[in-house]
Amino acid sequence: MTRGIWLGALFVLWAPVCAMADEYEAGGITVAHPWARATPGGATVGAAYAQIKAKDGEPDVLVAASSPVAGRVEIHTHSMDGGVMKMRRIEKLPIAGGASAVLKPSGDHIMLFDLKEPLKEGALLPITLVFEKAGEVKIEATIEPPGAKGPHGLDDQPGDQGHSGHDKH
Ligand SMILES: [Cu+2]
Repeated sequence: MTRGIWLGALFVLWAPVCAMADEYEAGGITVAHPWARATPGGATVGAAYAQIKAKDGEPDVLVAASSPVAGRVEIHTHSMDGGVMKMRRIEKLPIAGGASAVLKPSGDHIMLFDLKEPLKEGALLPITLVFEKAGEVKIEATIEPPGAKGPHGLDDQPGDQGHSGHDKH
């Protein structure tokens, strides 16, 4: 029973976050808490983050992304190259059934190039994510302050608790 109580406590702890959750569902995919960092005036690149969940038994693959405010949008990851963290483009981001892909600063992210306007704090950034099975999922990322580490003033991306598959609420 201890485990049940513990998971119950987790649920209560996370309830306030989930209550203000911005979640988008299509097919077996749920995109939760999408956000981006505000960009300074002249910047033409930006990055967006989110938790992407796939239903049990319904693995999917993120294959593309686009936004009306960006000329080009890519899926990026970070990797070590000769001791230096570098980001590079990836063609696909697989999401295992019943698990989450957590896109966050210094990890996998959605990269926006040729921004037509700066990303303004407090505004919403429309992005279309394209999945192999779920198809197009239109989301709106909240634009947080330039140094933000997570959405809604949080200091991490929700869902990044090292227990993917347990956070099914
Ligand atoms: Cu990048």
